Amino acid sequence: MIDRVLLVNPRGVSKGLGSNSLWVPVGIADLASHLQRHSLDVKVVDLCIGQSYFGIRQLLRTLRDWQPGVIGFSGMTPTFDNTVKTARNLRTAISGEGETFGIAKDIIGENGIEGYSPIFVNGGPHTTFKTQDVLQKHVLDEMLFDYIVAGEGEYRFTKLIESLNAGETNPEIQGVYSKERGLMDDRGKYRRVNVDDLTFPAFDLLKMRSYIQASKSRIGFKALEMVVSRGCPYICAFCSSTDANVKYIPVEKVIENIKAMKAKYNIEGVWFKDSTFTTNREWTMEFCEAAEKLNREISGPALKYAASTRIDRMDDGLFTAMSDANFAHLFFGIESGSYGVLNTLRKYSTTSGSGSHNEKALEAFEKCEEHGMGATAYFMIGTPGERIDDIRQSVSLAEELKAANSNSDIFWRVYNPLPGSELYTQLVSEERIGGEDLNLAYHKVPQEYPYGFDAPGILSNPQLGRLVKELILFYEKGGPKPELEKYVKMGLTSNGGADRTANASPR
Ligand code: B12
Ligand code: SF4
Repeated sequence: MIDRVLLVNPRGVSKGLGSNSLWVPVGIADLASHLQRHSLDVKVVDLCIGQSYFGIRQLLRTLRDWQPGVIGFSGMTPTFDNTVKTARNLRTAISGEGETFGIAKDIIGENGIEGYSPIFVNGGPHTTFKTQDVLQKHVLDEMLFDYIVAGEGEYRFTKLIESLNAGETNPEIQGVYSKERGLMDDRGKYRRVNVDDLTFPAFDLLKMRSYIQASKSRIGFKALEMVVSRGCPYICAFCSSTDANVKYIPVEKVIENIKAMKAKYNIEGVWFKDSTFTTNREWTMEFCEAAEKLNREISGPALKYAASTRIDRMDDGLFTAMSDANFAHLFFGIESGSYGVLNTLRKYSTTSGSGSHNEKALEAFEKCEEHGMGATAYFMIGTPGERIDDIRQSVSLAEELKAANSNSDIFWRVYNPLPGSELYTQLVSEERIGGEDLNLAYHKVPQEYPYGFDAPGILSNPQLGRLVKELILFYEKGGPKPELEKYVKMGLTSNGGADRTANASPR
């Protein structure tokens, strides 16, 4: 009988430039809450917290003393290597077969845990997008995981445990795959959970004080990170979040959760981590009204808010309502200042109202300033076909945005082809990248950028790596300003001086 479930968040992406992987594992908290509601006892070990040594110790002690019937491992593509490594180490430690690693010998002993053989389950974004691959490598070949779960896990994982408890050894559940069921049709794996079934995430199972404290250095106030919607209706080619069926948790429930978290952890605000917070304008207006009311009711300083959204999902009414509700900061995926690149990325920001992408970006930063809100722009470089002149246009837009808002940040990241995104599939089919797991570049020191789209007029990988590093150092760490012209010359050299202005002008 399975009555105890342990969920493991793998170590985050490496701590190079621009990284910091201590974030609330929102999906795991939702999953845990759902399992609890089905009478299962749940624990979570987040290996992103503290030194990995401490996390592994906690994990091994939990296995030794608590012996959960199921261990569930999560993972995104960039963290999936860590997922696999952790699962392998635990298998060895529990069985006592093979080379047991040092700490495991101390805590469990060399012979493993006698009579204990938990079921290993894996789920999360990587497995959702690379289901067949994970199934082949880590279920059929390696037999590391007994089951993998694609898509949102609340219903499926719970159903899997309930079916196992009912004596079914190989339950037929959509989105759940095992050795016995093998490679199979994976249609329907994205089916969404009914948001009405989502209750309060099981934050009490997490070391919330650590996350809340970490948020203070990032956003300036002690924030609770929350995700209140599922899906995103856009089709950006670099992103794996696209799902037109966007659903929001009712405002009432969200406010109730915020009140409870304020009472428990004395949070100073909430940082919404939804893909596009303002997709549903009506919901956002309703939330702002309720948040403003809450701020009138509470004693002490008003709660602050932050959220990510798109420049074309903001308008005057929303700026005013969000500022009245005490939103302190908005994050925008600007991605590039070049239309050529924006086209490749399918990041179209001019569908509502008039004005170009760059004008809209500038307007959003100015409006934030006008309403006393800070603004952050995310830029991406190293996309297929991007030329040095495109990068120059992005840098020039970044400078304008920085000047337009006195509390602005500019973040630069290299493009990382993510499974589940259209561009990834296209690049694999064109054989411009391999189909292997790409646990790469996100936050590693950019010189390691391991592939690129080297071609005339485009910076080579080492050049690109150096430029991203310089941009991050300048915009995030107060380093010297990158000499862009130096790179322009490099771009010129690599294409022998051929036309670098193939892309349309952004204005
Ligand atoms: C909020 C968010 C973040 C937050 C918090 C992340 C976190 N720790 O959960 C922050 C900003 C920190 C973040 C960071 C990153 N993120 Co992020 N993030 C999101 C976002 C917008 C929402 C995530 C969310 O809460 N969704 C709702 C929950 C319920 O879904 P979920 O987390 O996927 O979990 C469900 C299922 O996957 C499944 N599940 C999860 N774990 C398990 C385990 C088991 C055993 C089972 C059975 C099921 C299961 O059940 C859960 C409940 O339904 C998504 C996009 C999206 N709309 O999903 C991107 C997304 C998940 N992120 C992504 C990426 C790439 C990253 C980064 C690597 C990016 C970067 N630049 O560094 C980092 C990695 C951080 C790290 N750990 O090192 C990608 C992942 C794509 C992929 N192929 O893996 C996504 C899909 C966005 C995208 N760009 O396409 N992210
Ligand atoms: S990049 Fe943002 S807007 Fe585009 S599909 Fe992804 S989450 Fe949606």
